[in-house]
Amino acid sequence: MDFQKIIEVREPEFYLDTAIRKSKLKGEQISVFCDYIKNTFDKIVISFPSFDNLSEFHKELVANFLDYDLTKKHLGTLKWAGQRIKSLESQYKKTFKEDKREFFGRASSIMRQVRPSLEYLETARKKLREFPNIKDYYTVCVVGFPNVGKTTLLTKITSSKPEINSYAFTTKVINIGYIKQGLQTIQVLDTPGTLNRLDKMNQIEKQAYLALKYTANLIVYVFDLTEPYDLEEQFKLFEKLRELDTEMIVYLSKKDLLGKKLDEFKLDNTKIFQSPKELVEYILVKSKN
Ligand SMILES: Nc1nc2c(ncn2[C@@H]2O[C@H](COP(=O)(O)OP(=O)(O)O)[C@@H](O)[C@H]2O)c(=O)[nH]1
Ligand SMILES: [Mg+2]
Repeated sequence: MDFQKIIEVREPEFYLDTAIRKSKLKGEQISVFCDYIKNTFDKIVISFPSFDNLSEFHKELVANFLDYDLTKKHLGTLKWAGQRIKSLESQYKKTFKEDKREFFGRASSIMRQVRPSLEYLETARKKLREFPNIKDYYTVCVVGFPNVGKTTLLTKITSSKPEINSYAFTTKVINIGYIKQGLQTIQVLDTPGTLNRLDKMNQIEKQAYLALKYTANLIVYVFDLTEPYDLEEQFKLFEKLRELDTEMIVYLSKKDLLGKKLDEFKLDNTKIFQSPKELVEYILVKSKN
């Protein structure tokens, strides 16, 4: 679902003014006025995702950020308004010259009634626009404490160029990269956050958590043995993630700073990688199974 493609929703005056201007250009035709409003509203309604057909992940995402039923109700109101305007057209077509004032009065009144819906839908659009554009590919989630090197790893194993920051808590988006080989595409998500309680998470952490829960086929947990966070804390998160029941492998970052020390790090029943290249090879094999 591409949430970035929803059409901007304006205020009633904008649509009225535009409709009047367009109809004047065509000798003040009532049909031009009515068609413009109906078609514009229809286009807005269609540009919103059809919520019932969303994937489980996107449904959950929408439900966490929007009032689903209210959004549907306002979309219904917009659709209704377009139809009402069109029915005014058939009513006033023959007498438009004489009854122009009355027609515009009634059209304006319908537009006033949809103001709250237009406002609500624009707010909804702005929220939906911020959702990550996660696709339906085999998905790898890179997880770990802030500053451990998640985003850096993403740039090493995919072709994406996200922002790298040398300080914590700066991740404002879920970075997405792709590994492509032949016809196959693997999606890699840089999912920030430390799995606080859901009500304590910020917007990005929530999105990351839901992506992890619903879309991850494989989790890459990044351990940073230079310890920007205590190893103990890093272990706690690692253990928490095991509860998700998704295969998890480990990447040890900052090899250049730590050298051979990394070889001493062992975990039961978990594959450990130090080289991005070997990590990619493993991901490619897994994604084919
Ligand atoms: N020396 C070294 N620095 C690294 C490595 N990976 C990440 N960093 C640095 O660690 C900091 C945090 O990295 P970043 O990828 O943004 O971590 P994130 O918060 O987990 O996404 C940045 O200053 C990076 O340049 C690495 O392998 N070696
Ligand atoms: Mg990052």
